[in-house]
Amino acid sequence: MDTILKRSWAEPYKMKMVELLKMTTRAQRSRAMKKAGYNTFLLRSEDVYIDLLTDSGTNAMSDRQWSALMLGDEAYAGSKSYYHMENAIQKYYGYKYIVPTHQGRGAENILSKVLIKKGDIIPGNMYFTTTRLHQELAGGKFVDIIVDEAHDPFNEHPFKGNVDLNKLEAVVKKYGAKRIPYVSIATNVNMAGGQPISMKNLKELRAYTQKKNIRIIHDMTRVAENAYFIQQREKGYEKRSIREIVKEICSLTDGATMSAKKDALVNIGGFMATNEWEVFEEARNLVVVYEGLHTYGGLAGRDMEAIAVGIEESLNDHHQRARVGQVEYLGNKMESYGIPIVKPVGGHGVFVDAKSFLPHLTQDDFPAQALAAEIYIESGVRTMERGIVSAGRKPNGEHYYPKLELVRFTVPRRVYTQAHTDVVAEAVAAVFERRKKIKGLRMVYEPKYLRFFQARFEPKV
Ligand code: PLI
Repeated sequence: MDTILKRSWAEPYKMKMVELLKMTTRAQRSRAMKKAGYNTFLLRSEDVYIDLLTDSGTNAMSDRQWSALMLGDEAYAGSKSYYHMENAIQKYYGYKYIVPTHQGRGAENILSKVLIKKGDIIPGNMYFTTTRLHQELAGGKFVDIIVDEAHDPFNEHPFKGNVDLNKLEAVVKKYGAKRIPYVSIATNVNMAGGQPISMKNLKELRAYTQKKNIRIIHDMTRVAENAYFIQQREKGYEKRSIREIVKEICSLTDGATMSAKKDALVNIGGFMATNEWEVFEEARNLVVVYEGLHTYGGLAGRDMEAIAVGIEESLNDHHQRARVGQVEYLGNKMESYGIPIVKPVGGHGVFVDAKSFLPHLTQDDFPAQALAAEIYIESGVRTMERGIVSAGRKPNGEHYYPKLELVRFTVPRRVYTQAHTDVVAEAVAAVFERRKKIKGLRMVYEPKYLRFFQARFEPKV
């Protein structure tokens, strides 16, 4: 019998320029972590070796994007570059009206102000930090309607981003459809571990919400990664391109907010999109208050050119295979060392389950925060807490206690090599070996909003 050799694959690009990194000692990293209040957001990036804090704005642009920068039209009004970006959004995503913003949360601010009234309810497939905060600041209340499997790190459901329609129905019964301006649907749910929603579930949701006359607003920050999972896992989509799947996802929704800093392969930018003229008109009124004129919304012309090219590149099947494939490689490597990770491995990062990594700590010891600090001290690898600190406090002042207490290893697109990912997995394995000695943290400074960015901690003794 012939031996079937497993064939490797590699990235569909090569390097043209490199950024040199500073190498540090353990003693230097211990000092840097203490100075940063045991919060990886407060480290200086020059003290970081491999930066897996976020995939947001950390992408490497292509030669085509860099040359597009030179074509930026920096006119205050009516910039050519705006029309290039608008054209790409309409062509590839299919939304009618576009409002550019400086990044995703700028779009969330405007959309929430336009659509949400005090006392409104916004059901969604798990919260995201900035999205929920803007909903709350506009007077709304977020209700989680994601499937239960999403809250279990080890459940291998292929579509942990799905909505539980029974949960949605209960919310509609309790509050009435009139108090629900929209259902908030993220493609590739960040806080669940980069988990996709299936087309089947989205279609069922669409049928239900149309009956009830409720909009679907799409957080499309990682829509192409979600489309890749649909192509790989959902019956009937094996032969469809990512470009086609993305267009179909968008067609099942009424509007969107987007952080172009992720999928769209740029370092800054975002937009709001809608198919409703009245919503667009109101958003266009507000964008001049908060972001800038409606043909730049806080962006330079060159940023909009890079987004237009980035959107197109993000929909290339080979690109997504390499992007998600690299994350999967890192997840598999960690698993081979027995490290507890969220399964299935997500689209934009590997999420380590801090509760089972550090079972001797309670959630009030901030285990994921403590683990992220240890990983940095061990290796210079920067990760991020996605647990109780990120969840913040309820409007009544109590902590939210999320079921998931995770450390996120977020992989920037087109930035690191396979050798870097090996180094990361080995570093976590080294911390895993001495896990029993890791102590919890105390929060000594807590900002009012989005505390995870600036909170400070000290080790518990
Ligand atoms: O960081 P912004 O303002 O461009 O985008 C906000 C935002 C909205 N939705 C989702 C799903 C996000 O992941 C998101 C930002 N995420 C960050 C910064 C992250 O590190 O995951």
